[in-house]
Amino acid sequence: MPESHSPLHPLALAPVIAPPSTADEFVERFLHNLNFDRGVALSASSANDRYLALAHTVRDYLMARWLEDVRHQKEVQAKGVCYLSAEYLLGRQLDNNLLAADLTEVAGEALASCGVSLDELRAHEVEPGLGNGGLGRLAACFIDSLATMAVPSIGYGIRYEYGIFRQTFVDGQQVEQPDAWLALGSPWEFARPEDAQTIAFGGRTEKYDDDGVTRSRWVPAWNVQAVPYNYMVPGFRNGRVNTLRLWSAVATSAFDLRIFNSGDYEEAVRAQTFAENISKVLYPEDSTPQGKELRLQQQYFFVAASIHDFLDNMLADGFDLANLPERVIFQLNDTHPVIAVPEFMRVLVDEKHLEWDAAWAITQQCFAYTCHTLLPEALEVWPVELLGRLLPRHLEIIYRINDEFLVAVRERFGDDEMLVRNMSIIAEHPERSVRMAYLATVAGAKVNGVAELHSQLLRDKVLHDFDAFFPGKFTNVTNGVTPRRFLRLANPELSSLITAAIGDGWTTELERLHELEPFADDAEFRSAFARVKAANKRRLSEVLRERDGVEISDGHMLDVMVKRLHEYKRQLLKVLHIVTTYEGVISGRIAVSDVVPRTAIFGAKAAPGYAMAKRIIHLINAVGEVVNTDPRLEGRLKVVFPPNYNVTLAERVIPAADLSEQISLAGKEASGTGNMKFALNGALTIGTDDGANVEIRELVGDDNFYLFGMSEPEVEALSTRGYRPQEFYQGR
Ligand code: B1N
Repeated sequence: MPESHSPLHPLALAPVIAPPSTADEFVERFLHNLNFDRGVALSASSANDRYLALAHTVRDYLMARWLEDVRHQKEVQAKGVCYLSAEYLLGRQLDNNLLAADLTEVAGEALASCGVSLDELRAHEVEPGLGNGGLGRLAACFIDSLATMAVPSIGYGIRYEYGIFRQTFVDGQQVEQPDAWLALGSPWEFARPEDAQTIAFGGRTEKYDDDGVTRSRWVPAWNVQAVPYNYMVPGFRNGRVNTLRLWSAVATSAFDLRIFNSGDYEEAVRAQTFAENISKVLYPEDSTPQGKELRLQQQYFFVAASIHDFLDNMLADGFDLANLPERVIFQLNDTHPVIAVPEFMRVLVDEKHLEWDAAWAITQQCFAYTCHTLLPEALEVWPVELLGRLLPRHLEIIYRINDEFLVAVRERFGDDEMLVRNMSIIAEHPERSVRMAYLATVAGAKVNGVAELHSQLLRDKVLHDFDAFFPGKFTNVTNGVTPRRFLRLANPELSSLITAAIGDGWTTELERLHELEPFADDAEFRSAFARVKAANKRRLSEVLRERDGVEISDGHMLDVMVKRLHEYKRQLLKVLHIVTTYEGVISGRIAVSDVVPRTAIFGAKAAPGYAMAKRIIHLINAVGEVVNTDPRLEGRLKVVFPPNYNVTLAERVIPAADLSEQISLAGKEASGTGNMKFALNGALTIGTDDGANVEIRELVGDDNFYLFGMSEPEVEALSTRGYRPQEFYQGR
């Protein structure tokens, strides 16, 4: 609290205290929020009013801990994580927050006593889809785990006004609709306009004399305001609440005013639209960045705001910047936030006047980089022309980092020009551009891949020379998923069964699931497990009936492939399996009675510009139409493809699955995280030796994993020989 406040009332001095968690108290707060926040009586309220009032009530319970944690983190100045990610695929918040605060039962009881159904309000929440797929969901899982492990941390990202598009099918083809997730109100966020940062762009650099030293500085051309919105990130019943801080772009008043004073109203509005476009929409591309200017604006916008926010608000007064490495690690979620590196250097050198070498030594200890891909087309590069136009001073800084790095490379490896060219942060072809993965590798204290195989391939192939140059820098951190959301919340019956067997320690220590091993031969446990699976299938069938008007036939095996649509993930291969079975029955090669009753469930969005992916979606729907209606199959083979697969649907589909399809071409899927969610919910996996499948197979054993397809070295060998599919078709 600022010192200018001199409170008289004793309550104004006391810490905020969470309301007592009894059903009566909950009712009181819920009705209070409904009346005073929504301005309606219960009898006149809409479902949205009730949902918002409930969300506010849950918020109230978490608030005391949150305020305390924010204060505590600033006071203690312990080392913490700033997780920088362009995506957070959060999923619905209500249930997760109820669980973390241990309020689910109290809330259910309280609402029931008001004649309100908790389930109805749960269904009312629109999930914030601020991510594309695995990378964004991983960020959401990590901030959940950091809070649960009581690691001081703050997630920084972008508050996109429109998240990942809503997918519909028209004649079997994907049609994208805007995702106006904020339209009905967003009860989990707190706008903090007073903490806004001004973010500059464009212009030029100039040299100036600083007491006999020639320095460079940036003279930008325009700027925008970055307004933060805070979200609570509660740990699981540990009294900790961390913060997720997402930035929204607003036109600066100075910008407006200048144009407004010129009398050009239209230009003023246009300028405002231009500025606010920065946080307007999530780029709906997964694993294939398109190199658009607005995307670089987004990236710089959020990392610059985040770095300044951290330096301005999180450090103790008079903090010595030389000690930053003991205070913070900026974790870079892929290359999307890597422009933070030159920004950090710019702040230290140009604004804080540190010597270059001292600044670089700090920077190299304050950043770490997670790489999420091996696909060459997915490694971001920014044309020098574009980067220099948008961020001229940053380009200068990148050049200097590169010059000094290449001097060191020559010192170590000799004047091998080929090697130097291969390791340069600046690529010369097909156009001069900045290789963001190389910049991150040179700057980062650690570089990690996301599964054993991926980390190995990263070291052996994509960043081979860097591994030789920086021994010990490369590590593996296999991805993970939160068991709170994906088992405890998504599969309450299986959770209860597990807890009855081994206690509930697994909720925070997942390794404890090993204690279930003796139950694998326990007939009672096995039949209880089968009953849970059957119940989850019925529940999914109800959800799909309500949502899409389709049902799942009793007794069917659920064979599920849900993930972004990509050629390398091979949804096409799965469709061919269905077509083969169908053709086998129609041609009489397979007796229909031999077909195991099976429903193949797909869920997949295609990037709007990815034509082949969209054609595969069309094909799946077309195959489904034929297979589902042909009486000769006697209902034993079905294809279900609900549109708009998202976190909310994942939470229903995964617990019902029998078979998890993880069939990417070996060496292409960095990790996968869906594979883990299925395994956690007791599905068997059919999969290739790729990504984290390798580690899952080691854990679940060969009996529970149907290994399939070529290994990575076999794929490599075949592609070197030349892959000619026709030869396989003709059986040569
Ligand atoms: O990141 C996930 C992995 O489990 C997946 O295997 C991997 O494909 C995924 C550009 C990406 N890699 N790269 C992206 C997303 C958005 C974008 O604009 C690239 N996503 C992955 C978590 O490690």
